[in-house]
Formats: sequence, C-alpha cells, structure tokens
Amino acid sequence: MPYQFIAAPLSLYSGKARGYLRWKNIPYREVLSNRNVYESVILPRLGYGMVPVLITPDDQTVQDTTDIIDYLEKHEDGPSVYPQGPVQKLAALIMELFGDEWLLIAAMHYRWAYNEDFAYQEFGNTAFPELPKDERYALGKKAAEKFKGSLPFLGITPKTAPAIEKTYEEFLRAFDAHLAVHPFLFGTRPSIGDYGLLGPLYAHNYRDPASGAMMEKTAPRVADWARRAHAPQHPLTGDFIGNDMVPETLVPILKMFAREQLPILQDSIADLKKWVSDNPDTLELPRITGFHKYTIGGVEEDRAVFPYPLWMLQRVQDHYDSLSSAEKATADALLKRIGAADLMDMPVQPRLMRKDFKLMLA
Ligand SMILES: N[C@@H](CCC(=O)N[C@@H](CS)C(=O)NCC(=O)O)C(=O)O
Repeated sequence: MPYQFIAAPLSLYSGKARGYLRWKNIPYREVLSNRNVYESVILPRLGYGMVPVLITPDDQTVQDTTDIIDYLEKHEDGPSVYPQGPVQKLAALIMELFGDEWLLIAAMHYRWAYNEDFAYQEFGNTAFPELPKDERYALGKKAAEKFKGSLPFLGITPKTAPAIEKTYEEFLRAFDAHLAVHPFLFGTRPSIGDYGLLGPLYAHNYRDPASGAMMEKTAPRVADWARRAHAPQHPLTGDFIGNDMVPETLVPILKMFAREQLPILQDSIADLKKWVSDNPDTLELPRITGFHKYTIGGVEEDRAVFPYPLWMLQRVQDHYDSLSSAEKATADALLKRIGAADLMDMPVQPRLMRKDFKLMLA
C-alpha cells in the first residue's frame, strides 16, 4: 500500500501538504474527504474532523501538515525542505508560521468575499460527489456555514476588510518582486516556508476563480510560483542559496511578519498564561483561549486568541535555541533588522505539545 492522503481540492492545508508530497516524489494515493470517508475514517482516527490526514503504509495516522511533512522528512529519502543553513532555516520556519496562520486571514477573506458560490459548490462536490449538482450546492452551503462563520473569530469583518486587502496586496507585490530573482523562497529548491505560503496562496487565493484572477493580475509571478510549487512533477530537486544567505528581497515580507503577526503571537502567549491560571487542572487546550484586540494594516478589531500558532512559534524558537552563539549572533542581526528582536524573548510558557491529535500543555 502506498501512503493514502485524505484531502480535498478546496482545502487550504491539503494544498500545502500535496505540494510537498508531489515535490518529494512520495508514492501516494489521494482519497477525497467525502462524507463517508469523513465519518468512517477521519472521525474514528482523529476523534474530530480535520483534513488533510496521512495514513502511512503501516497504517499509522498523521494529521497536521507540519507533522505530515516532518514524518515524511524522517521516513523517506530524498532532499530535505529544511535548509541546512541555520539562519535560512530560521527564516523558513518563520515563513511557514506566517503562511499557515497569518495569510490565512487573507485566504479566508478573499474566499468568502469574492468566491462564495464557487466555495459552496466545492464544499458540496467534496462531501457529496455522487449527488446532482444543485443538491451538492445546497448541501455544500450548509456544510460551509461553520467555515464562513469563523470569519469574525479570525478578525475578518467589514471594518478590517480594506486593511486585509491592502496588506495582502502589499505581500503579493513583495513576493512577486522576490520571485523575479529566485524561483522559490531560498533558491531553486522549495523550503518548508514555501509550503507554508502555498496553503493560503494555492487552494484559496490561486484556485478560487476571482482570487486567482486578481493574483494573476497583481502578481503573475506568484501565480506561476503557486503552479510550480503544486506541480505534479519536479524534474530537478534544486538547491538552497549558498552561504546561509537570506535574500534581500525577503526582508519586506519578514518585516510584515514582525509588524503584523508578532504582536498577535505576543498577545496569545499572555492569553495562554491567563488561561492556564484560570484552568489549573486542564492539560488539553481549547481551540480558542480568549478574545483580544488585534491590528491588521493599522486597523483594530476584536479577534479570538488561538493557541495552536504558538506551537508553531515554539518550533521557530526551539530551532533558535539549538544554534551556537556565533549562529545566534547572525540570526539576531536578521531578527533585529526585520523588527522581530522580541521573537526570542517571548518563550511559549508553559510549553505546548501535540499528542493524539490534541494540543496539550507539555
Ligand atoms: N494546522 C492544521 C490545520 C488543518 C485545517 O484547519 N484544515 C481545515 C481544512 S483546510 C479543516 O479541516 N478544518 C476543520 C475544522 O477547522 O473544524 C494543519 O496544518 O493540518
């Protein structure tokens, strides 16, 4: 049995892991996460509904795209998506966090502001592929309610919509300029950071028709990158740029991370601490620990506080902690330059871990 990859074309995180599976030339079979698979495979294995899911040839279940990629990096041969260079790797991990959890805001906004009907049909096509088109649409609309309903929790409201678009366009222009020089974030080989960006930028903002048209127009090189990073075949594995260099053209994007996402993460740490002192006997974290004010493109709005991104932040910090003092000095220079000097001064405490598909206190 090859690997089974349970996923869906419209799913943001499926696109991230699929791009990786294809690049790494992993033998796998994709299984559509229709209602039947959801009920008979996903729910019993995870205890809740989430895609994508990887089932290994020896029948282990792996969920969370980061865990899927790390599992395959460990168990399969071939070139790695983690740069060897300590500073490149730090920047790549930051980009994964930025794509997975911050560009998610733009991905959700554009899907529901400009592609609503398409999305309803796609939800129905995924869950009930056997039904006629209009029934798929009607049931898809019902199935999509939860996702559309999550917008205010992510801080996506009429008040923030213009700022979300402004910051997303700024990101697109910066990434387009980078891609004029390098095919991927750190050279000719895609990195874990590329796959973090691929989630929001492929399944939502490239594949959703109105968003894809906007991407082609505003940032054609980003659309081309999305096709390449998700392409079925990669004749060349490519290489990371030498000398542990972080391209100058990534600095504007890393600055966006520092300006926009870092304060959210700082607040989330404070909220985690509060949640832990309010719930001293609970080890499993809820999806939301509280609510806070966040700022996007200078506009303030209420938003839920999610502890999960702190697990990803912890990965960034653990990597930094593993560096020698000389390497730390080079990493510090980059962090200072992008306005993220605080990043290593805000440990995730208490530490988090993922166990049995749950986010827990370590
Ligand atoms: N961090 C997870 C996120 C996965 C995720 O949010 N998947 C979405 C579809 S793209 C989902 O299944 N959501 C169901 C839910 O949130 O209840 C990962 O990387 O796998």
